[in-house]
Amino acid sequence: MASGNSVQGLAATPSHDPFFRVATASAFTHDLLAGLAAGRHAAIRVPGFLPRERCEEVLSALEERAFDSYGSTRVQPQVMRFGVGVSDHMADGGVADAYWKALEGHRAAWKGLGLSFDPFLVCREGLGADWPGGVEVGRRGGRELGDGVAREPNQGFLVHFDDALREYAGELLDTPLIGQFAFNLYLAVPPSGGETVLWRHRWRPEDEAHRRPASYGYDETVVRGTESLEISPRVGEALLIDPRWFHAVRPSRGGRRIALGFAVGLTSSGRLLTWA
Ligand SMILES: O=C(O)CCC(=O)C(=O)O
Ligand SMILES: [Fe+2]
Repeated sequence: MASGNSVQGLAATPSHDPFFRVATASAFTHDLLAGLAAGRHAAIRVPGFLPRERCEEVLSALEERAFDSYGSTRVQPQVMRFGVGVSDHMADGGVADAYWKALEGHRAAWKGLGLSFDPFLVCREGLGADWPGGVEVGRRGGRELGDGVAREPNQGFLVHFDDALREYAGELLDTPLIGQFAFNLYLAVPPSGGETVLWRHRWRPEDEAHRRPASYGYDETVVRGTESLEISPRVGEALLIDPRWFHAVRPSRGGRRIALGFAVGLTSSGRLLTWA
């Protein structure tokens, strides 16, 4: 062991992992993204990522529209969304044909909002501003996947993790991934509740004993006693997490919680690709 290795010293205070922390910054820098992939941070917050006027423009367009519900067997309590996500179209470890058909409606619906800018493009540009090669929407079988959804988990998200490696047989995208992130941009947050919680816990086989039947989520007993951190998102803020850490969203009180979201993959050639 090299001298100066601090892990032994930490054994005396095992309650905190110094790498399980949130980095707050004015932009997604190359170093921060690399640090998130490497496990030097659990999450990156960028307050004021999207200017307030732009948040308001998207929000007021969305507020006029009816949201759909995620599949009610898998997602309970109910989560609302505007746009199409691949998680509702999984079939035999792959992607059902219905996804590609639904994406046509998704594109028409977002276009129909009549926004002065493409919010998912702006999010990709901000995320990739300092990343060599920028950020692009991922492809499967040569076809572009969905670019993002607006999600409204007013009753919260159960404790869960996201990992395309485990959710799909083989690769989801045409390029293999060596890291994954989850991106959220908050358009509306409730006056209280709506916190995002991360636990320093990654899936292990015995966790399945805590899984809710047919659900994406787990009982909170699965993370009992585990170090956690809590984030109260602000309007206009972007949050990038490593979604293999178990995470949850607390129920909202007194207002809607609406965020634009997509998954981000780091490919073996160092590209950042998104999907929803
Ligand atoms: O809305 C959030 O803060 C996190 C939602 C979530 O589970 C995810 O982005 O993977
Ligand atoms: Fe998640």
